[in-house]
Amino acid sequence: MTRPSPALACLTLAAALALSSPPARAANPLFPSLYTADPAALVDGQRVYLYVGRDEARPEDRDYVMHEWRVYSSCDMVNWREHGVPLKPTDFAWAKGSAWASDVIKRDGKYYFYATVKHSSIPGFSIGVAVADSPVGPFRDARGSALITNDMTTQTKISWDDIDPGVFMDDDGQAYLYWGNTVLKYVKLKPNMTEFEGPIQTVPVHEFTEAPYLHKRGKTYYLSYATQFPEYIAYMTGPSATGPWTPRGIVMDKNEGTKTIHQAFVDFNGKSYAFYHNAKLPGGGEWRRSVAVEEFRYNADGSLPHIGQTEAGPAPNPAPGCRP
Ligand code: FUB
Repeated sequence: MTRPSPALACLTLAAALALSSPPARAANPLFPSLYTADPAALVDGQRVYLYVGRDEARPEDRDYVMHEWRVYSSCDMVNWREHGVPLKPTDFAWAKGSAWASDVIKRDGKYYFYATVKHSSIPGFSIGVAVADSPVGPFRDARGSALITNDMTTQTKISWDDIDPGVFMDDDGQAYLYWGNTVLKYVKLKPNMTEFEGPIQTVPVHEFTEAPYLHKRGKTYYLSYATQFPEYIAYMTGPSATGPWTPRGIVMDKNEGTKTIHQAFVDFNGKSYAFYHNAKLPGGGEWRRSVAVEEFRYNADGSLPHIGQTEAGPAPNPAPGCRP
C-alpha cells in the first residue's frame, strides 16, 4: 500500500478536523459568564478597551442591580482579556451605588472615566469623573465631588435625567460631555477634564431617550442615541461637535427581552464596529443584559448602515504588534 505524501496527509487531516470540530463559540454575546450592559469603548494604541456595567440582578429582581464596572481588552475584536473591576460607585465617597452607564477617554497620558451613579445626599443620579494612569485602572475620584448632579438640570422632574455620559474630544483639544435621559444635554469641559468650560446646554431631539454618544469620521460628527422605549439606536449628523444636527434615522432595531440597547461606535485596526447590549445570554432579561459587537461599513455617502444583530459577531481583526 502506498502512503500519502506528507502534504496530502496534512490536507486530509485539516479536512477531517474541519468536518469534526464543533463550531467555534458564537462571539455574541461577548462575555458568557456574566451579565453585562452599557458598553463604552476606547481604542488606545493597537488595543481596544471595553468598559461595561455588570448586571447582578437575580431572575426574580425587578430593577437594575449594578455594583461595579468591568474592563476587558482585545487585539482582534474576538478574543477578550479580562482586567477586572476598574471602578465601583463606592470609590466615589459621595455616591451610594448604581454602576450605570459610563464612558472613558484618554487625554495627555491619563484616562478619564465618566460614570453614572446615585448620589448619597443630592436626590437622583449624578455623573462623577475618575482618573487613572492606565486604561484598566485603578481609577480614583478626580474631583472629590460629583461633576453633574440632578439639581443642576431642571427640564424634567425625573431623578434619572442626568445619566449616560458620552465624552468626546475634538481635533482642537476641546472636550465635550453629552448626557441625559429624556432631555439631551452637553457641556464643554476644561482641559483638566474635570470642570465645566461654560454653561450646560440642551439639544432638542425628537424622541430622545438616553445614551448619547458622539464620534467623528472625516469632517462629519455623528451623535447617536437611544430613541423610544423599547429603544432603537438612532443618530444625527452635523458639521461640528455641537451641531446643527440633522436626524438620520435608525441604526439598530429594538431588542427582545430588554427595553434598553446602549451603543458605542469605534474604528479599530481599519474597521468599524458597533457595540450594544441585548438580552440574549441564557437567563437574560430586562435587568440581565449582555454586551455584543458587530462590524459594519459606512455607506458611500458617509451614513451609518442599518446594523443587524448577529451571533457570529466580527471576523478576527488582529492589530499588528498587539500582544493578546
Ligand atoms: O444600565 C442602566 C441604564 O440602562 C443605563 O444607564 C442606560 O443607558 C440603560 O442601558
